[in-house]
Amino acid sequence: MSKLLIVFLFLSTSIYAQSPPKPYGAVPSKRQLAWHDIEVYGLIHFTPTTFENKEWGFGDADPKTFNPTDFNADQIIKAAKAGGLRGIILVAKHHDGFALWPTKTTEYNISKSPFRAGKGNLVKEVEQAVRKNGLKFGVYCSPWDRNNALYGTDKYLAIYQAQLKELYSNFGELFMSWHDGANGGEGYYGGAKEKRSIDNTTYYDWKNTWAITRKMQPMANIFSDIGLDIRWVGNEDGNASVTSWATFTPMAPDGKSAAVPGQANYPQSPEGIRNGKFWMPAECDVPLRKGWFYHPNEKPKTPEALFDLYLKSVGRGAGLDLGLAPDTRGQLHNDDVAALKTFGDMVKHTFEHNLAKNASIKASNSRGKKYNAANLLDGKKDSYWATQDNAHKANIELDLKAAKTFDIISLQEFIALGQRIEAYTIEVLVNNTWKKVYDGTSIGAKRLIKLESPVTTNKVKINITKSPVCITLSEIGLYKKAV
Ligand code: FUL
Repeated sequence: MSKLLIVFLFLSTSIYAQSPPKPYGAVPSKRQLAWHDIEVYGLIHFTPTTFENKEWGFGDADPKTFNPTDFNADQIIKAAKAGGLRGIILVAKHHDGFALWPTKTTEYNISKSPFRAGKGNLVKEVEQAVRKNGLKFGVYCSPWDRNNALYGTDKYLAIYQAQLKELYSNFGELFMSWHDGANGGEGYYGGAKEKRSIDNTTYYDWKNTWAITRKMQPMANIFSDIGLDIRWVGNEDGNASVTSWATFTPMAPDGKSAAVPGQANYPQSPEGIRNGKFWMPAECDVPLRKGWFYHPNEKPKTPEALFDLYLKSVGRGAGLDLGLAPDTRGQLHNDDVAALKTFGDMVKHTFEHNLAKNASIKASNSRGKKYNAANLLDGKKDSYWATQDNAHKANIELDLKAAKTFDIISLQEFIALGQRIEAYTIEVLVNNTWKKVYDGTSIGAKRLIKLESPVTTNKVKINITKSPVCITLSEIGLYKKAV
């Protein structure tokens, strides 16, 4: 073989080894990747319905009912921030139809209320407090409108779309546009007080309505029960399945993939669909209290319960959307503020020290220097360990150098290249014997494994046992839950 050929072969193999793996299946868009980073955010419900002590306003409340005694957006957002929330979605209009901004589309809006003597714009106040505190902002505008006389007729869609346009034009860049699935029924409807049914497959013309979102707010993730960007997890309890795929194929009851909101294949929503057609991670929406609106007789969840929800949502590659319910003052109750703060501190203190940080690490296979196993401990989710194309199984061994005690193991795939791993086990060395502590399936954006009891060891092994293509993993962490 000529010297030239040898050099050529050497160069081409090393260049090949350094090239990134090919993406697998559906992959996240830029806006979805940004959403994954947010992890925990809040959903504020505060309308005349709060003052009626109801969950669903009928649409007949006098606008004068909306009269908070001491509204303070900063108090709400600061409490959310202390809870570790990184984004806020405001319900700008709920099913009762009352718009919290001075819209041109309906008389039923905040300018007819005593709030700031009819000069107020609550969406603006919340948006400003959100941005001042460094969080992201999003909106929820209910398609169902129990106040509007035109709801159910062919004139209503233009009104709804105009409301979206106002919200998309006046409140800066939005990280989410949230669309609930409640569709028609009994309502006030301008005094008609009747039941109005709509055909949810056509009435909101979602294709063209969401084209407005895409055009005016390209970074807004569209949430609905069927996606487009973020799918509903299928329950309001706050948890995704133990096995959780970020991919999904929304299917109408006839088995075709063109489902519309209100008719998704819900049994598959909590787990997602392996090799689904779209990257559509789940959002776990759950109120901090029992209801979405404030009711004086209810209490917030405990910080321990919230931490458990965090493990079962964010820790399963989903997002946690926590419902926040201001009281009739227009502030979060002290109990809510306290629960959020303790929960936020618990998450912060648990994950601030990666006990594997100074470990030495070796992998049974590596794609080359750029993709070596040291990337797993650099705290940067953009660098990752990858195996060669033909290595669909591999293991990583961590030498912690001294005995460490932990009860949470964190794994993160490099999801920009898709969700690849299908099975893995975790072992720890105890008395010189490897002991299996976990048998897992999906990993995805983040997998937090809570061990039943803490383990003390100086060696940990992660065996990736099944992947259809070569493996990518960006971070590994070992943590001890803070109390
Ligand atoms: C649902 C609504 O019907 C509830 O009132 C609440 O807004 C929840 C977040 O979404 O679809």
